[in-house]
Amino acid sequence: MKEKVLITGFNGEIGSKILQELVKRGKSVIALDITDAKQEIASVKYIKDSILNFKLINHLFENNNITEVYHFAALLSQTAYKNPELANETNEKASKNLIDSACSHGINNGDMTRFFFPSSIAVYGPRKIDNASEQDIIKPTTVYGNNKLIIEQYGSRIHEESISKNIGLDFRSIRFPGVISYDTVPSGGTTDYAPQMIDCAKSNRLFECKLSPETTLPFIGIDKTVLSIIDMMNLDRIDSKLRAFNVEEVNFSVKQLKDFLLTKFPSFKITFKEDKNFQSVADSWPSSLNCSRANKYLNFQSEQSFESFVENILNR
Ligand code: AKB
Repeated sequence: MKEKVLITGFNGEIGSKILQELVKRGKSVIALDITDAKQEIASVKYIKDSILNFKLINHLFENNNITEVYHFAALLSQTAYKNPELANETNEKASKNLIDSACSHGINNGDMTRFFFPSSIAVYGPRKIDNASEQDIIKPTTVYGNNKLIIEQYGSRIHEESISKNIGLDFRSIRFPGVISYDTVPSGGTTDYAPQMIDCAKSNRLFECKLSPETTLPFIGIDKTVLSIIDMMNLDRIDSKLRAFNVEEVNFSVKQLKDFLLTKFPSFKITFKEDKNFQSVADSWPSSLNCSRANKYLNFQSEQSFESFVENILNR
């Protein structure tokens, strides 16, 4: 049977770009999301359904030779805060089910199914730290952070069991900071303040910021995000027990971004109205990440200045 790739949450900020990239690379894709495709690619099999439909997931693995999974369907931090039950169902229960199905498929195939899981800086906490390494204090304070951590650990455990037999699941994960795109403005996350502020500055709309000016968080651009996922999934093997790696291009404070945008868009207006839910989450996430492990195992490199990083987004 022809090898297939399954992408869940293909309509999201990262999923949509990964879908295009995998098609460009000649992969045969099954794309699942709860919303309709915005633009259909002829070679892709689109399915409008939920990852909570376990029957469907089962059916997909039984009837297709799925050798790679990119699992993006999830509720982001602020949406998860408002809907904790749905977050636990979607981010945790459905992710475990998908991992189990992918692993069983690998076992039946006598192979390892590659599984990509986008984790998050939300696994860190409870205090803000600088230059966080993967094993630094990991006590998330949010539902979302807990969901991400549980799946990292679940996937890593199944991976360990699989490699001893060389069949089952090959689990690979990246802990993403805030992701900034040039053509989509995400919502539902805590780091989404940055792409939203950039969008308001570009279109000369007032931006009401829910975080304090001194709040510092790490970020990565969408191009590097896509590249790091594709590169990671193309590696034959990642010889590391640690299965979740930090990546970051730049880190900056709310004020730094505001001041830079004002140099480009002098009439841009911003007001500050701190929101406890946003601020307390941002205060438990690292201000910067140590990426030395991603550099060693994934050859992840990034040497952007803050100014060129934002310029690149504005000029795309
Ligand atoms: C969020 O803010 O919820 C996400 C993330 C950092 O995981 N962007």
